[in-house]
Amino acid sequence: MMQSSCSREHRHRGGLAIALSLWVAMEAQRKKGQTGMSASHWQHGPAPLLVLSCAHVLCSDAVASCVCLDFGALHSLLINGRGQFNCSLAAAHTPGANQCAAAAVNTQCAPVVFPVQPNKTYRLRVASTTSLASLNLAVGNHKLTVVEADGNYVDPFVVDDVDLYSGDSYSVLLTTDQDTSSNYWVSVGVRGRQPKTAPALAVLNYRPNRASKLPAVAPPVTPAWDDYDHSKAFTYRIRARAGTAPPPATADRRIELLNTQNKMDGHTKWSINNVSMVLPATPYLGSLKMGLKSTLAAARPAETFSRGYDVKLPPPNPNTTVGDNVYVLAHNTTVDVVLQNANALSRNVSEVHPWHLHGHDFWVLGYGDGAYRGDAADEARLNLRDPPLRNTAVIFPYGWTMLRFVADNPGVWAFHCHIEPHLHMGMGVIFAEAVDLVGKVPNEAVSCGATATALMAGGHV
Ligand SMILES: [Cu+2]
Repeated sequence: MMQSSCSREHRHRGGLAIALSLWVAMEAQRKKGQTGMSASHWQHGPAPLLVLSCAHVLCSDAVASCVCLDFGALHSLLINGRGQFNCSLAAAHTPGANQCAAAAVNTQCAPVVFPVQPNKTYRLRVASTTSLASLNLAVGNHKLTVVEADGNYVDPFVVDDVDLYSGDSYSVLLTTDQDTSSNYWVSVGVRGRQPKTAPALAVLNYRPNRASKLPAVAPPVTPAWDDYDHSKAFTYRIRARAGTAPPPATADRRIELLNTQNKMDGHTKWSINNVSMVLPATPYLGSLKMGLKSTLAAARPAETFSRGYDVKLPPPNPNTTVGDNVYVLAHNTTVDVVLQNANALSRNVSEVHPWHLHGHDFWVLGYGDGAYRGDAADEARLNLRDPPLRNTAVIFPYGWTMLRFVADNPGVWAFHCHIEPHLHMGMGVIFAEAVDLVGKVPNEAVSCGATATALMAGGHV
């Protein structure tokens, strides 16, 4: 449940202090030759945890007032807390990197080491906790088999590298079948934004080689930041594993959410159907549970956008308004959501946005380029046979993404862009679902705003 602006969950890490991060855990292994690539057959072993994040982020106080879009150059990507900032390693392997000096090498900058035995298959759990950038992970000389996404198994597929948007998590299988006399680089690069940050590096250490033995082959080069065809090719390959629950054949309701960048009082905002979400002073759940009339807008937000809206151009009227963006969902109804991307304020700019839903998994039914029309051509792009179950889904520049979920979890749930500054700039909505079925809300969760006043007056939540 979402309690005003004070709570965070799982992959929302530490606000803006950590803006680029990736967690990787290698937690399972078995011998080569048993590579059915089905994660459910895995023997789970000790789980050395690996993390990638961004250090030395410089961000101004302006973020708090949502006027800051560019947070400046991020100095380093981290893998399990380690990066190559101020380290000769980055300079040796990154053209143009000049922040490094040999004398500055220290253990904080040393790459994370993943020790592996030859001829086994490992399961790497990878999660991105970035608050801004998208990432791509590759391992030198090794293929990766994707077997799980956001906690749900997928039909296994083999790739050279894996895209990770903020909030994403995957399991990939890696078989240590390369030249055993060498170690190999693990490389993570920036995607979706012009990189100003050197790739993060880690070492896949084939035992019994020394961990300090530098790999013979250069680090893998991750795809260009704006190679969206590569991104789409990866994303479109994600299908549910056989046996995954299929979506209901039809939906009871369709909510279309047009994502635009706007201006308000000179500040840059993100808006949904031209309303920028601002979290109210009184927590949503308490307001709805206590039936308070004054804390939330009486009018519900729009469920569609104009079919005449040109997603290839900046908004013709950049002005926006703010709102609480509450959609009230009937219990156990099936809801389709169309996320529509568009041009931002500047011409020829449209960013990726990874949308994340709390409280549910959804089926990702399909993607399309350009404006969603809901016509036969769009319908033909939907996959009702084996859509993956996720809780984070990306919208590509100028494109749309369609999701389906069942409102079977009473509560008040945030649905928002997982790029943290975008959320604070208004890129989100709230799904309020069968709030009358929610049990007693702890007093501590309603001890601010109008619910606190009602509580002190003897109200019940
Ligand atoms: Cu966003």
